[in-house]
Amino acid sequence: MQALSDIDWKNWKPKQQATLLFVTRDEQILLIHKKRGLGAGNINGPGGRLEPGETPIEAAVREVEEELCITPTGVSYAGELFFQFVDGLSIHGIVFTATGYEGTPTETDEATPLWTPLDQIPYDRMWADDRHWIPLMLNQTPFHGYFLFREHVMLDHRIDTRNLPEGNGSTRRFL
Ligand code: 8DG
Repeated sequence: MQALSDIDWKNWKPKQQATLLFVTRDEQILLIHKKRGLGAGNINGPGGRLEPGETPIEAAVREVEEELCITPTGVSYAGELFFQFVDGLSIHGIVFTATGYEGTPTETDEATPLWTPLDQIPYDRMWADDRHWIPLMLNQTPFHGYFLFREHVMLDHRIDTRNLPEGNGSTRRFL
């Protein structure tokens, strides 16, 4: 498996479902320095895997509460990420944005909050795919991103922004 075209996307079933949620406010985005889990040591948005019975938005809000001690508000669907790793791991990531929050972003065992100006996002310390879709998210363009990884190395990528099943992002499927 070396390219996205080697994957049968029609019958693709993710082994894990995960969320990411990005709060933006005053031309800044709330990132985290991740202290443990997949991608520890790197910069990311808060997020994690779904627990049994949770909807994606419930999981996204819970992860932000757990990682940063804030409750995001004005949450909406932004796009989706489809990760295949050559070792067999596969993750469907659902991305949300939020326009505000209640509480004070606070360091936890899992993460340190990092307010970052929108034009200074540290892509070189983030997952290799992020530079391809975060600009779309900030531009409110719904996206589907497909990525093939060998560990942390991105082998192939494709981003779709047209003719998505969710159309203009008004999807209810994940809420
Ligand atoms: P939990 O599931 O144990 O509650 O939380 P966790 O320990 O923090 O989960 P995790 O293994 O860190 O979950 C992976 C998180 O990383 C999840 O939010 C999805 C996210 N993630 C990937 N790949 C990529 C990627 O390429 N880019 C970005 N921005 N996030 C990614 O798994």
